Amino acid sequence: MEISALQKARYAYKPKLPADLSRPLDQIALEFGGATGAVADQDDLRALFTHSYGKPVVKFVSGKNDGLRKLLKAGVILSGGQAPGGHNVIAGIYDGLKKGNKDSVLYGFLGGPSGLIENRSVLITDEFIDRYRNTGGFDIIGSGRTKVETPEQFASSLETAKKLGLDAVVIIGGDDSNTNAALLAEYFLNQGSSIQVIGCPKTIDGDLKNEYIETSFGFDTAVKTYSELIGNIERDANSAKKYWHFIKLMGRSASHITLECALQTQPNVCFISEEVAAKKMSLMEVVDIICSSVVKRAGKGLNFGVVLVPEGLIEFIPEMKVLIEELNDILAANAAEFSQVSSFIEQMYWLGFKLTKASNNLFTSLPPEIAKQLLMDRDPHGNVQVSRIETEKLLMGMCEQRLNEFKKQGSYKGKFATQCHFFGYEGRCAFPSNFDADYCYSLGFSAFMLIASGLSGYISNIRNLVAPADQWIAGGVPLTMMMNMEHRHGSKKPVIKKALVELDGNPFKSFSSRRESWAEETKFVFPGAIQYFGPPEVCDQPTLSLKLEHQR
Ligand code: FBP
Repeated sequence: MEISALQKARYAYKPKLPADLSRPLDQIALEFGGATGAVADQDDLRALFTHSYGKPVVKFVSGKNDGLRKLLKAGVILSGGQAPGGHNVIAGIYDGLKKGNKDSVLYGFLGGPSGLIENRSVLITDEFIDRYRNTGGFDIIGSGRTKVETPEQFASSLETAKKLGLDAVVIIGGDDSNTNAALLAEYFLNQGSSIQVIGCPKTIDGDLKNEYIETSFGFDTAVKTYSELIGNIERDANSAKKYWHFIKLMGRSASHITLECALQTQPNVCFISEEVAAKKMSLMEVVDIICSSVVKRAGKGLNFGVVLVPEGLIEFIPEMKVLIEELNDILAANAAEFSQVSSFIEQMYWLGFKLTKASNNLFTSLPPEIAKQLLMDRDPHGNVQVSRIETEKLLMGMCEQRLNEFKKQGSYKGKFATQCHFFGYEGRCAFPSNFDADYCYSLGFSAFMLIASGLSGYISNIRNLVAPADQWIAGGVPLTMMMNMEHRHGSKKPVIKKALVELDGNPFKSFSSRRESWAEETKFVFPGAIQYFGPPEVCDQPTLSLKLEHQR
């Protein structure tokens, strides 16, 4: 395989570990906190997770420990969407296992959770892992979105783990995948098995976070990659002065990615879905916010600009939310019947009898392409695939219509030429930033520590992330602590609570206090590309969101 000069240089990069994980293993002790609860619905969760609920938070500290040198066999799964740094999590687990005992073994399950269910795995060796150190992507073993939910899937997961003689399974994933990890951990214990299950917080979306998980891995690299691209577009817009750029950004429901990119690049308009929902804004109000900036800037002769749109926005506009929820229920309840309705016109007609009047009016008023996108298959966890809905084009088209009305009324004389972009997949497999390379390796090493300590139902965590890496604090948090009960597919299910943007949090406040001037003036900032080699103030900085969150 031919490799680039950067890849070669990154192979040699030595990820930084917290000082407490860098000691010889017999000098790393465990410090336990008190019993834990859950974020909500404690009674339901205690009843569902009889073996794994309420365990203490654990921290790795300096101290004597003779128990970490066991011969261990573990399996690792990459689950869900790609996120930069996944390879380093595996490297961290692998190096930890080998440091504990050179005969310990790590298997990589192929293609996500289905690799465990169907017993497809590869043995990870020195030579194999060395080809993936500090690189982006999940291509080392692949990923998948299979939800472990049927009794047969649980049983065959246990069967595979037993066949391979595993002591532990590590699931690297987002909220849904770590929910899988919690359920598997409980199931294994319930079956009398000692096979442990450990989670690791992955997702570029940044929505798997709480007091103990300061950020999910991959967010740092993804936002820096998108911010570079947005900055480049801003510079182009400011050079050519002829286009309004509509940029949709990945992130599923939460707007953390969009918020961080806005803080880094200072676009003219940026929506935060959580605010749109809180203010109950209609689609037309969203359009009017953009048009107001276009009109004001045109008045100054500035017929160009940049608009950031989070991909989940569509689901947060109240009337759209109702429509999408109705569609979800109708399509789930009538899947077989709907699959027989072939043309879009017939689908519209069929839905006309099932949707409420208001939702049907909205649905039929949407541009056909957008309406079709709302009908596309849901993912295995029941989520609408927002990455496939062209919200940026919907808004752009509606703005065009609105501005034409203004022109007719004589209140606007500018030009409105547009370009649309979607930045999503571009950021998910980038070479991990130094932050993500270090953070992921530490998460992996910490996962090994949890395994070697005999714990199950925990997620690996690293805290104090705004400090230099040697001051980071490593440990584990019970997965049930992050759970609540939510309505999914028509019934209440235990799930890890998604962390949405907090409107009273520092990142949002910093953005909202400055956005008015960005809307009228040109205050673009050009962050440039991620730097991998150079001074720490250029190469090792965490995101602005993380820094602002720490200023509590
Ligand atoms: P995860 O929650 O699995 O990390 O997925 C992140 C994500 O990139 C979302 O931002 C996006 O909406 C989705 O995956 C796209 O999914 P797919 O890769 O299946 O197109």
